[in-house]
Amino acid sequence: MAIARALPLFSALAIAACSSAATSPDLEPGADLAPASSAVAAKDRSFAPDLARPNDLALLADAPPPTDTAVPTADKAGIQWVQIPGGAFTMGDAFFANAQPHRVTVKSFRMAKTETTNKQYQACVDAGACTAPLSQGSRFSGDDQPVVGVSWAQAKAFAAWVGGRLPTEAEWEYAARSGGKDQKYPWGNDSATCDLAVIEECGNSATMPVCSKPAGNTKQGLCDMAGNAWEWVEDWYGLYDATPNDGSARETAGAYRVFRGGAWGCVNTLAWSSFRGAYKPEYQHAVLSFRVAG
Ligand SMILES: [Ca+2]
Repeated sequence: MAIARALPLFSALAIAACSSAATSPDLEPGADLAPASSAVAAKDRSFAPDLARPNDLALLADAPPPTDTAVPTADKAGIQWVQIPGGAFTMGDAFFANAQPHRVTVKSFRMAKTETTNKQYQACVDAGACTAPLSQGSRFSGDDQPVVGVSWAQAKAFAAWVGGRLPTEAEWEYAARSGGKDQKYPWGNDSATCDLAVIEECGNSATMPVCSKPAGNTKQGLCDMAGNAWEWVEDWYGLYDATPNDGSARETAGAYRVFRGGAWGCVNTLAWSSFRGAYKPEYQHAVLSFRVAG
């Protein structure tokens, strides 16, 4: 079965990379990241015996239907849209067993320049259209840091509030590759460094304000498509052999929703544009945020 085949590789990579950050002794006293992670890990093992290790970043939930309506609240929320011209590209990388290369064509779309910030998300909460994130502590709470501790359904609610939607997995990767280029990162094939991305190697104990590493932006100007916080996308998780090749989302229901792009607590390999993380949609964690598309 697709997920059973794919998850072990995903688990080994994501866990090795991110669990050290989740349990790092230099986290602030009282931080609830480690307990949350442990709780999730225990739940996972009972939910999915294939997941041999804790802290898989992988997930579901009832979500409102996608919406493509116009965007009166996007401006109010401070969304900066970047137009992404469509095209055909090779999605995936043979390095990852669950991301085998295949051709996909993506229509033109627009994507938020940044991960959704705390300030933007709070505006939705204040409007009564979003529920509060699961607090990850004060070091994550700056106005311009990405909102974390949000489930996939919470991400969907915010996207709907601004008149947008979550990007599909194909759109996300196409955008991260600076318009579908054959390269590992938004900037090319040079490994991620702290000049380019907010990743574990930088030694941070939290996210940074969005767009802190402009040298790592995509050619179209998207910030933090590698690192800072993982980003939920629309798709259910599964191998690509059952995924549409027209840029639309995989809608065959499963147990996990996909997230992309690496994070402050995860090693640079996980910030490859092709790397796929997935978790149960209700998962809320200090490495997990989202951005909107439209
Ligand atoms: Ca990111």
